[in-house]
This record gives sequence, C-alpha cells and structure tokens, in this order.
Amino acid sequence: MMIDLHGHSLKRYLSQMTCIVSFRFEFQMQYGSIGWSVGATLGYAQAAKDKRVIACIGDGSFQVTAQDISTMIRCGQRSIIFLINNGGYTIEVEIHDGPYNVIKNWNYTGLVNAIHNGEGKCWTAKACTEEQLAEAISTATGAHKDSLCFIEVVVHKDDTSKELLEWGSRVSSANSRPPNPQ
Ligand SMILES: Cc1ncc(C[n+]2csc(CCOP(=O)(O)OP(=O)(O)O)c2C)c(N)n1
Ligand SMILES: [Mg+2]
Repeated sequence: MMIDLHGHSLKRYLSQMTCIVSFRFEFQMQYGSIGWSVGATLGYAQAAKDKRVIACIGDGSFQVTAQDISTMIRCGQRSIIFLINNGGYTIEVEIHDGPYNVIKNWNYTGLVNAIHNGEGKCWTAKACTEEQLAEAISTATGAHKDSLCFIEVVVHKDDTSKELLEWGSRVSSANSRPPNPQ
C-alpha cells in the first residue's frame, strides 16, 4: 500500500517502479490537506497489519503532523516512510512563488531518532544520492524489514515533473482571473 498527499508524483513513482506486482495507492487530492499522509500512514498500517505501508511524505506536510511517528513506533508498525526533503512547498512554488514557500530545514532523521529514544523498532537513513537511496531501500526491506523505516530523501527544490509544472501554470492563471462581475 502506498500513500501520498496530492499524488502529483504518482506518475513519476510508477514510471520508475518495475518490481511491484500489485499494490493499493491512496491519496487525497480532493481535500488536499497537508499533514494527512502521516496520520493516514498510522491508520492504514494499524488496520492492515498483513501489509507494509509505503509512504511518500513532503517535508512541508511532515512538519504538520510529525508526532504521529511516536504512535507508529509504540504500535510496532513497520511502514517505510520516504520523507522528501526539497526544502519547502514545491507544489506551491509552481503555482505562485514567494519567500513563504521556504520552510525551516529540520534534522528529520535526528527528530525521528529522538522520538524513538531506544524503545521499539525504528531505523532511519538519509539519502542524498541514488546509490544511497538504493542501499537504504535494500536495508529497509532486508535487515530492517520488521522496523519502522524512515528514509529522508534529499532532492533539489526544482526537481519536479513536467506534469506538475503544466498543472501549476494552469492553476496560477485560474487563480489570477479577475473576479466575475456581480
Ligand atoms: C492544511 C493545509 N495548509 C496549507 C495547504 C496549502 N498547501 C498545499 S501543498 C503545500 C505544501 C506542501 O509541501 P510539501 O509537503 O513539502 O510538498 P512538495 O514540496 O513535495 O510539493 C501547502 C502549504 C494545504 N493544502 N493544507
Ligand atoms: Mg517539500
């Protein structure tokens, strides 16, 4: 099972995934509330104990509901969380750029390690290159397959899909239309 907030990265993930035979994909484009995916990961994992939840969570979204990691560890969940650290609100940058789209960079793995505090099973890693990411995935699915695995993936703030750029410019022009005459 895979969870993502807006699903804008769906095409990108899927085009790069050749090994997965069948999985469910959950996202919440309609309401689009950041912070949802952390709580959703907690809830889905608790309800579907026979499955492993894989979550792709933006740094901006994670900062809203990060404390749910604590309950995940307490409940012995073994989800794999990819924290996409692109330094802020990239999807918003594509609609309307401004300094408010930059967020404070956290030590994400340090935060999760502090919550873990040596109690329960939790493993963290930080990947800045493709090789480091591949290695982290193999550890998360191998030696740490029974732990909550939290992998921070560092990417450039402008590393996004063509589809998102097109979507952003359409939303931007819709947002800047003059209001309808009353
Ligand atoms: C509760 C809430 N506040 C604000 C927004 C507006 N908003 C939509 S996406 C987004 C930023 C998401 O940032 P991040 O999770 O880091 O995603 P990425 O950088 O990959 O686009 C914000 C603030 C929202 N959707 N929901
Ligand atoms: Mg982000």
